[in-house]
Amino acid sequence: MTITARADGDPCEDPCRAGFARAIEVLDAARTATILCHIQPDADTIGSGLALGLALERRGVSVQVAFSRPAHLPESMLGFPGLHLLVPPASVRSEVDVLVTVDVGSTGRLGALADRLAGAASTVVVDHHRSNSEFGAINVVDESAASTTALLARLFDSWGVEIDRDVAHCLYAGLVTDTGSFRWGGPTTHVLAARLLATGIDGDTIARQLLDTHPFGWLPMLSSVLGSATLVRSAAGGRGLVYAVIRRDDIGDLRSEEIESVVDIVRTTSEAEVAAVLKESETGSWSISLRAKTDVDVSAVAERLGGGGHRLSAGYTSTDSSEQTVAALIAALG
Ligand SMILES: [Mn+2]
Repeated sequence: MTITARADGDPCEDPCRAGFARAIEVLDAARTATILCHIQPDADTIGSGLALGLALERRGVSVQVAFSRPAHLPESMLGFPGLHLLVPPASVRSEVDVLVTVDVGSTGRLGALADRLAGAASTVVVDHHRSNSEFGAINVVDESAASTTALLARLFDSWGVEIDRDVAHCLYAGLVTDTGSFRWGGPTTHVLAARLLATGIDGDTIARQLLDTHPFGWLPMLSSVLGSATLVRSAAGGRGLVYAVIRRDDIGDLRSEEIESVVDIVRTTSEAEVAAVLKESETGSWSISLRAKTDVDVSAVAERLGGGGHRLSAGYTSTDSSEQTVAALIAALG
């Protein structure tokens, strides 16, 4: 069963209730649970995983939360409540009553942990990616949700789970990051934020640690990477593409927080509807972040190139050279 909410994101339409009900039935019956977050985890997938993990733990369920790679949690998330539930990938049990994936659009985003799906008596997919492939037995997918944590908050309300300060901290982390600090997201986003803040969490510190804290080395990296940014005015039917390339030499020992911040600067270019950042991995392949401003569906573009995401924010990987990768992107943009 899949939930597809209306475009206006009405949180209470009947298909939602039906989908929530099936998920809650399975979660209520579970004695053991695994919660999987996506590879290269962001605050939405970890915040969702830990919030759900805490809710299950309080109900007496034996819970593990994990992601496949990299080996360590991003430093900016080390203050999240519920970290005691995180286990290394090798320790994730192969047989459980229920396996829940959070903010995971496809099984490829589970990395090496995708093999754990087979050992679960039931699987629940909770996600808000447009490109979600609905790989669970129960799929709670709502692309109008501002974040997976926002969708989870609705599930908690249906389920009767109390959103206390620790759970609110985790939910807020996903909400503030996935909405670009509340620049996008409708009235329900702000209502939820107000409710979470009212539990007493420190929204200022949570946001600053996740979005506004970088080591000094970030500045020379930006100088190098942005200095070679390229504007292709003719791309995307004349609406323009701006792109920047981050090579291993630029990355040095900088964290994922510094690398992921670059696209938010590049996308502000007024002459381009679409922004792309190519990030070189340790194996030499490229991970590409795409952003659009208004009406180019970069989720569809990313899907054509083997990835996925949201309408205005998506990604994929490429094993070609950076030049070939850019050429293929321009071709896919039409
Ligand atoms: Mn998300």
